[in-house]
Amino acid sequence: MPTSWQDIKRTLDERGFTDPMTLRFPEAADAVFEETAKLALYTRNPHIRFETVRQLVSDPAITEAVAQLCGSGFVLWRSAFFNKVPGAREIGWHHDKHFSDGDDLVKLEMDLPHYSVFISVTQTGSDNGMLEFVAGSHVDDLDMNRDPRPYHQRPPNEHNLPGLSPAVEARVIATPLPQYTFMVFHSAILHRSLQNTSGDRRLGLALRLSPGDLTFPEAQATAKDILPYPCATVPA
Ligand SMILES: O=C(O)CCC(=O)C(=O)O
Ligand SMILES: [Fe+2]
Repeated sequence: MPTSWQDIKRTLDERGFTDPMTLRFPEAADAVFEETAKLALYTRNPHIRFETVRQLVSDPAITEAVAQLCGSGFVLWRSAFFNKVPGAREIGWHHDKHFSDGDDLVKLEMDLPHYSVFISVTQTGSDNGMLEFVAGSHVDDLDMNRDPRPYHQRPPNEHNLPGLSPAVEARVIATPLPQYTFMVFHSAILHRSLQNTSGDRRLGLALRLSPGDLTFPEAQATAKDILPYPCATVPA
């Protein structure tokens, strides 16, 4: 039986992330994969640089999921490729609620939601950079004294946590994603991606979606980075 949007939304808000959902047009993902063979592990804002990326992020399955789960009035202010070639290192525990509103401290609460969409261009499995999430950590500090400073006010080497306590470790959920699927998560949730020990390149594309009426810190996004979502207009 198909799951209702209401059930998916409940999972997103309680656990912090959805199960994988399937893209409508997988050929857009293939086009992105072909174009990105030479990229570094991390490439910021490909939604500005690549027409193929704008096509992929406009997949109707994603725009519908965002409308149903997040609501309207969101902007895409940041995207990122995570291009994990064979041997690529783990990306440690972190969250991606890089700001709440302007320079305010980041709050773990859902009345000012920031969302991420992770698109699994290739499959993302246990041997090639699988994502793991700490269930519930988008609203719960879990006695970890998490750093509330927005990203631009933290030294870069303090973005990742050194590790998790056994109690928090017990809440970790491994999240393999089939090729051509995507998932939505609350940006404040703690997550990491594992090392790529396989022989194949693994590509993920992350989108950061936030309410468009917020103040976007200049250090994180300038006006040219920010597109209404769904992307109605495509920059020249
Ligand atoms: O794909 C990865 O390696 C990391 C993904 C991630 O951290 C994210 O999408 O926010
Ligand atoms: Fe992340």
